[in-house]
Amino acid sequence: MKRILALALQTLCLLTISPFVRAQTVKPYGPLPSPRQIRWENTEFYLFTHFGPNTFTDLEWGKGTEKEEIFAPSALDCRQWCRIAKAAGAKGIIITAKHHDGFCLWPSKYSTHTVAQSKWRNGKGDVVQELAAACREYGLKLGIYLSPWDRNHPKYGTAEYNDVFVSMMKEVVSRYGPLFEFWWDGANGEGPNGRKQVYDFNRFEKTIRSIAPNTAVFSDIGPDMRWVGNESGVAGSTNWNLLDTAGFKRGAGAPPTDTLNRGNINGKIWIPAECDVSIRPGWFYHRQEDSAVRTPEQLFSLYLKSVGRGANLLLNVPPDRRGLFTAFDSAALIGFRRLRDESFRASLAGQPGVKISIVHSGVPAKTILTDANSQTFVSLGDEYKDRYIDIQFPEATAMNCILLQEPIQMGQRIKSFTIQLLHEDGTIFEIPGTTIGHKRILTFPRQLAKSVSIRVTDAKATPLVGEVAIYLIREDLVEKN
Ligand code: FUL
Repeated sequence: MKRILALALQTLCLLTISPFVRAQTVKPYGPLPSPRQIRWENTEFYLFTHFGPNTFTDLEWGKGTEKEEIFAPSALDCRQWCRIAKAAGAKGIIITAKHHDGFCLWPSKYSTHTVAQSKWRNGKGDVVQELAAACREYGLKLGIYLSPWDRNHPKYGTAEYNDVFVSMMKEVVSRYGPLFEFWWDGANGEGPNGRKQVYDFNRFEKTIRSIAPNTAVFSDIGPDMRWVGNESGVAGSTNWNLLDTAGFKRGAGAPPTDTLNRGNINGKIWIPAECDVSIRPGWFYHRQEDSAVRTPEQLFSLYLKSVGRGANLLLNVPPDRRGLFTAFDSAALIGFRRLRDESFRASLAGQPGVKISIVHSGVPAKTILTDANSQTFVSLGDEYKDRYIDIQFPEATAMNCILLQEPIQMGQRIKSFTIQLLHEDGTIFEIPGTTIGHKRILTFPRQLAKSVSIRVTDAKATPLVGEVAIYLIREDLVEKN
């Protein structure tokens, strides 16, 4: 009911601001995102942090037999993580509260393999608590990764372990919530007794929905977000927010990775992609990887291939044995932020003197398309093949990057589009594209253009465009799309 009211209100707003929309009755089309998913898509970029016994043993997958006292950060400071995350422009942090080795970074009542059994802070420490407090202080959102696979828990491999997992979820939600995201890893290996667990995901899903209805839940196939099919941070250049999950499971039974990468054009459920990738080769800290931290330019390239392809970027930054982000990671993150700031400071399309209209409809569209709000939109109408967004510059202008957004609350509609840049001598430079979704960023070799036209060449329903921005970014940051 609330959702219907919100939509009605939104439509009313659009009617008042867009004369072109008034002429049309635009209804939402196909599977739609929930408000929880819209909030999540707007979060765009946030950090992942892998921390635990592996940090001290140099492993990526702990065995679950590590002694608790191995967890001994010498100078843990979650405020330092948050300060750097904030400076990097990340909107939140997701922490591995429990990885496959089963060690809990909070003093769980449901395990004897936790910070409480370690000597760190005399067994009185709680990493998740410290991070939750630091996130609040710095205005960051908190998310929790909880591995269902547990190589330590004595109940793993029995039905009772599902009770343990449910209890742990309740424990972390009630102690550290609200959480913006909950992360279920699909990995499912053997536990200490050599048995694999049959995860009761139906129950996990019901539990999380009832205790944290505003928390977006990630797994290979949702319910809210899907895995992008690789750990290199790259979404498909065609990327549908839709997925068919019937008959598929998490982990080994998940859809093929290329399906996860691109989504299903006619998928029945709205499940957008999240790109999880590490700033280093490994997920956990390894000293020998200090020299292999991705550069700001490489991170910018990942940003274009994740956020710029309508997915979210979950960038892992692992604290070291002190319990701090290293200077290498921090410098890369700040450099990455600087590149985004410099690149996307001011859209050339919003400059005074630039005219934006929908050709053959006579509608001025500049305010709506440059208001930094993708929820307000213009419609190209059902005759969209004869119409286009026309951007006229007062003089030839250098550009090499165009950003487009669809108002996703109305469904994902556009199947393909073409952007044409008109040079002063009348020649045209053409940029073809497929999906847009929440955000699409296209880069191309620098052009000096008098005008830009954006044509939708194919759509599932009346195409709607929420935002257009044009930039001149550093030439070496330009990617092939
Ligand atoms: C995988 C895990 O096995 C890795 O250790 C890491 O946590 C990654 C994000 O997910 O499934």
